[in-house]
Amino acid sequence: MITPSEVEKIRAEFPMLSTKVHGHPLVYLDNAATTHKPRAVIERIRQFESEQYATVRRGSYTLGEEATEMFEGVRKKVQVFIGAKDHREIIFTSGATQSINLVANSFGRTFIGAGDEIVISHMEHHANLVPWQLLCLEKGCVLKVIPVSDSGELEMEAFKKLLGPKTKLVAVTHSSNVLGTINPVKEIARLAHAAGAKVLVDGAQSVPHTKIDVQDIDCDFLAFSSHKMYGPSGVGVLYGKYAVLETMPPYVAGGDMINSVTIERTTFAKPPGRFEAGTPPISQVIGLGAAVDFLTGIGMERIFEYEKSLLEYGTKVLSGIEGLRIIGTAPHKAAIISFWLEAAHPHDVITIIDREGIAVRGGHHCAQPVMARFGVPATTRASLSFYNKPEEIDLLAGALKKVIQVFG
Ligand code: C6P
Repeated sequence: MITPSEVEKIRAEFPMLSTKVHGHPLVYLDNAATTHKPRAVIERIRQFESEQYATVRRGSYTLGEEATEMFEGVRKKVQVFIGAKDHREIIFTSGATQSINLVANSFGRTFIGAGDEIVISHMEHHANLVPWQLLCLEKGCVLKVIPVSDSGELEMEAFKKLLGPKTKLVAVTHSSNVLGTINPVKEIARLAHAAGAKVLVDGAQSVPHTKIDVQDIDCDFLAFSSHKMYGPSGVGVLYGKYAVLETMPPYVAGGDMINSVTIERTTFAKPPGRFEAGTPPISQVIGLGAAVDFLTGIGMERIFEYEKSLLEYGTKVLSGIEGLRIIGTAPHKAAIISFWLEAAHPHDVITIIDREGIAVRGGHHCAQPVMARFGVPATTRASLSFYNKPEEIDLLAGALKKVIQVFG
């Protein structure tokens, strides 16, 4: 377990955490939106850009070859980090959103047709909902939705009934960005595969917080973003089983995704190159590699345990506040606490507590269907990281009590 003194040492690695907002030390509790960057990531990008920078997979000169080696080295780091079998299963994208759109536009438009069914859940982020709606509009396929219980868990019996011979894909989030619920994706993959469907897991909220093993989960695809895992923005990953990726056509076309091009005809590169058209986000990938090293250095199991203890503390403290209703009370949760205050709308809450340097998110969190499911237009959300301390939760609770006093 990460100790309090270790947390202080970790915090010292994040320059943003010693900044002030409105004269108060920053209390950053919006880690589900994006995370701050440790010096190791900032410094690695600085070093790469000032001493090693060159384009990748194009030049034959020394700098280009060395940059390519570092870039491809990150692919291998990510492979190990998520337990993939082969580094060619790692595709660099611009983020989780683009990763899911890649699957919808390549796999979806090729293998899902009129009358076929895609199963998602009622707790999906719009990034794992709207691409499938667009596909259904274009192809005439049908979206089926796994219901969510009052505690915020997937109703697995209902899920089983949704599966059938027409199910081509099950696309679910590993961990909800609103409810925090950690879904049983291994069991979901087993059931989906038994029905002959492929499985996409949205790992945007799980990869930064728990040990992931894609071979154990047995998902066909996993999507996630670097900026939520202490790496730079502008880069993300799509993992795909190689045998599945090989069957998929390109989504974006251009340089570097081809084998040969004539005016008449193009043959395409094998994955992952086939899906990485254009100059990739070179420095960002290098920074992602440093983020993976940083997380591995702390240990994902330890991160999960510490964040779990913070969640338990936060849940206890916040649920003691009168007029505060926590939305998402599943027993198996990531460190996300969404709540509704009777006294004030989330937008007022965040504006007021921001004056005390506390950063939490208020809104629908790009997950409007789950808001509707719980009968609220928005929530206030505190999302925690291994660099947060119980004292910061106390500060949040104190600020919320003041909001209640003002509005009550
Ligand atoms: N959720 C939040 O504050 P991008 O924007 O591509 O990096 O990630 C999209 C995404 C996909 N799935 C889930 C479960 C997510 O939580 C997110 C991003 C942020 O909750 C921004 S809306």
